[in-house]
Amino acid sequence: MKLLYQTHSPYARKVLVLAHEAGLADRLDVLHHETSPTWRNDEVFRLNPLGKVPVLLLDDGVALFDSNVICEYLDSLHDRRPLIPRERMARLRALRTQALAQGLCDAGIAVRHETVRRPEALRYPAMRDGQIEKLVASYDFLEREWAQAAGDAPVDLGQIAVATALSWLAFRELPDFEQGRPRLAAWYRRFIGRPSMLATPLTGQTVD
Ligand SMILES: N[C@@H](CCC(=O)N[C@@H](CS)C(=O)NCC(=O)O)C(=O)O
Repeated sequence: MKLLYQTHSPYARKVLVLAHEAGLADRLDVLHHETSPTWRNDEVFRLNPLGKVPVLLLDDGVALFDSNVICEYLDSLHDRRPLIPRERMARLRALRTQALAQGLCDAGIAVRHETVRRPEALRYPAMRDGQIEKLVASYDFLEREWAQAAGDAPVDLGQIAVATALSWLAFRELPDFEQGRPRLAAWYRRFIGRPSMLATPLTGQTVD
């Protein structure tokens, strides 16, 4: 299988970390691609009309996107403990956590558009501030309602999604999530030491 990847994408890294945790990483041919709404990548568009990575190209030619769908697929390929729990409420909780993590990445990217990516004259401070509010509210939610339980639970998709989102937010120097949130900070520090995280470092700059 070919994974159209990006070394600085939190969504792509989520897929690759899950593949490592599932013991599937050596079945993936990982190919770096630059993408941006202002910089068309024809190879990616041929497989995903949204022009975004990650895309997983299966051996029979089927292209799977987005990262949530790819994670679901990969989790069906192995015999280890499922990373997306099978029991209904546990599954919904993991998927809800993934949704929150996806939202963190979406908001972080929006902040970057309004701070460094758009030409200066086109930046909109009210949009930046509104997206930062989402980040801070989500950090507080994770501290209040999630981190303690996550620390006591086996690794799942929700944890992988939060770890890859937070580490990308730190990589891009977006608002800090550790200060004043001791449970989240402790969980995060432990998780980023996992072999799956160490094997998938974030590198590179966005090409717009
Ligand atoms: N919901 C998608 C988001 C993927 C996404 O936004 N990927 C970024 C890289 S971090 C991208 O390719 N952006 C190009 C664009 O927005 O045109 C997923 O979870 O896979």
